Amino acid sequence: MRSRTGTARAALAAAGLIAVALAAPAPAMAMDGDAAASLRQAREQCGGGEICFWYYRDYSGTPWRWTPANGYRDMPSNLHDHVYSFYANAEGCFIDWDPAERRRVNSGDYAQAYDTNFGRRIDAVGPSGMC
Ligand SMILES: [Ca+2]
Repeated sequence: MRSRTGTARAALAAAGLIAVALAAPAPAMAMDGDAAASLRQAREQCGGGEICFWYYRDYSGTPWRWTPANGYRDMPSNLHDHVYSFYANAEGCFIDWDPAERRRVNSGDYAQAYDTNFGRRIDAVGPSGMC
């Protein structure tokens, strides 16, 4: 009896540990409060089915919006080689023509500081089938 109670206690303790482990947040990426707030704002600002492009980092300012129904589009002149943040609520294909490179983008993708990546190269956006 004594050992059975001990087993039950151990099982309860294990269940408790599992519950705690499941309740604990598991962020995919460390993010400070400002970055999280910026991302939340971008998510709210960018409509369903759109990819939003910002000239500045941190989704700051008014975004240029593209949807797959727009088809292929050259970036507006101010965003040519200068997309410093984006948020995607649609699939798409980011294109640099010289040197030619295409980057597929999925819904839910975003970059807060895209100037450290393809944002300094992007010339156009098109439907995901172009990638
Ligand atoms: Ca380019």
